[in-house]
Amino acid sequence: MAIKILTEHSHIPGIETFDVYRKNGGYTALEKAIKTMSPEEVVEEAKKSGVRGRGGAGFPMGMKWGFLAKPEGVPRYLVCNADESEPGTFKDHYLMKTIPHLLIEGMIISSYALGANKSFIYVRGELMYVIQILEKAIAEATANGLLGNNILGSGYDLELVVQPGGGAYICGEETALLESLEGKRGNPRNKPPFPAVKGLYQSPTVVNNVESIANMAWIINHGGEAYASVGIGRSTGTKLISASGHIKKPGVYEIELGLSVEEFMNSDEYCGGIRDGHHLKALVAGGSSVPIIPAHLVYKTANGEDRLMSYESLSDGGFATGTMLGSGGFIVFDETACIVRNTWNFSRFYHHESCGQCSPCREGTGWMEKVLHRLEHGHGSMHDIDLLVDVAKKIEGNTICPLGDAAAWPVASAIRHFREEFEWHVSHPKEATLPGAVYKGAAV
Ligand code: L3W
Ligand code: SF4
Repeated sequence: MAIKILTEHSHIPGIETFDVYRKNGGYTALEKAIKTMSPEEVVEEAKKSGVRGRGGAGFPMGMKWGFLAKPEGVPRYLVCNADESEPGTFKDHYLMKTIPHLLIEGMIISSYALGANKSFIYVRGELMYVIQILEKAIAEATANGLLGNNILGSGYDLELVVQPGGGAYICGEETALLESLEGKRGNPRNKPPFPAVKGLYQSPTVVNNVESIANMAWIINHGGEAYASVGIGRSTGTKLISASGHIKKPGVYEIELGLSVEEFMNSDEYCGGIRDGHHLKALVAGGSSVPIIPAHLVYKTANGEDRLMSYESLSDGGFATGTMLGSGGFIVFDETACIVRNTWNFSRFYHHESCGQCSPCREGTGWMEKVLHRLEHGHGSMHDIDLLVDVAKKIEGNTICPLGDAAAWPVASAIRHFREEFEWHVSHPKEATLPGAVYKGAAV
């Protein structure tokens, strides 16, 4: 049976309540950290664990904590990014609604480690019922002396605030989130300075994803080295994967990093295979922001090695042949999916969600959406396909925040791997626009 670090207890009835969570070993890590460890020792365990940011970038969490500036007399903040809005990604939602105290316990341990006395959980505003679940969990922890003043008699104080977002995808970008938390429009800031130096209210701030923080209870209970022994290479620990699309068993799965993609997709323990009578056409592995790969690159890398569920293996060969683990949003396509239509759909999303601050993203996302619309609707030309590649190139790397890249990569990779399908939309405009029509040629 595969190791479960986050979801071991998630099937237990009532685990969302304080009493059941406590009976199943909940808050023992907090007790251990606060009563027997210094904040520096907690940071050290996070570093040893090698756990990488689970929001998409995969930046080592302990290293980020190590960057936190500590000027005298200036407050520090921990902000949990729970604004999960990436298409195809719904694992933080699952964790928060199922086992909210795991996040609360992780927030208290992490705040203690960072010396923060006020911390925030910024939750996607559409998830109002999750916000209520978290607020109830915070009230229970406070009533039991685990939050508020003088936690467990240690002299350490922490106030934990849940802040609903306003419905903008861009507020999941860490600096836009901080702007929003300050009550302003959620426009990303230029980096550097990084939030670890100048974040919320210009104070040193750590922004971590829900899943990253939820790992802390296990890391403290078992030790950073034990966590690092799970997984493969620099991809330590487990990862929650949101699996959706044309598979038999969509859902949220906790996998040990290093599992083969083939096993994840086809074994009954996880996705259960492609739905009956159909076959795999393409995969987006890390939420809509990452490159799409065709079937022949899903189970094997370009070198013919087994492709693994890890940060390294999924990006093997760069964007020519790889994708990214990103936030772990597996979107699976069978042969009934039209790549042009899907690419247009993703493009519409990024155009709508662009904050408009930088021209390559503001104009480029609009341009790509329009060109893809005409290709999908039978009015495109062969030149449009190269135009899309050109616009995507001009956006990539030329914007303030990663939304520009996130808009460009799905378009560039779809054309790289499925060019024939785009060309068919130009050469067969009537056929391509029939309801449910899909290119039947082989993907290259
Ligand atoms: C201090 C330095 N801090 C880096 C920190 C930085 C941030 C973290 C990673 O983008 C990705 C994006 C989406 N001193 C530092 C430093 N940091 N150098 O490390 O930073 P970065 O810039 O690599 O990435 P990011 O801005 O966090 C996130 C991808 O995730 N993604 C998005 C998913 C979206 C969701 C959602 O809806 N919530 O999950 C999916 O793949 O494309 O590449 O904290 O401050 N020298
Ligand atoms: Fe705004 Fe797009 Fe620029 Fe990000 S890349 S700051 S979303 S315009």
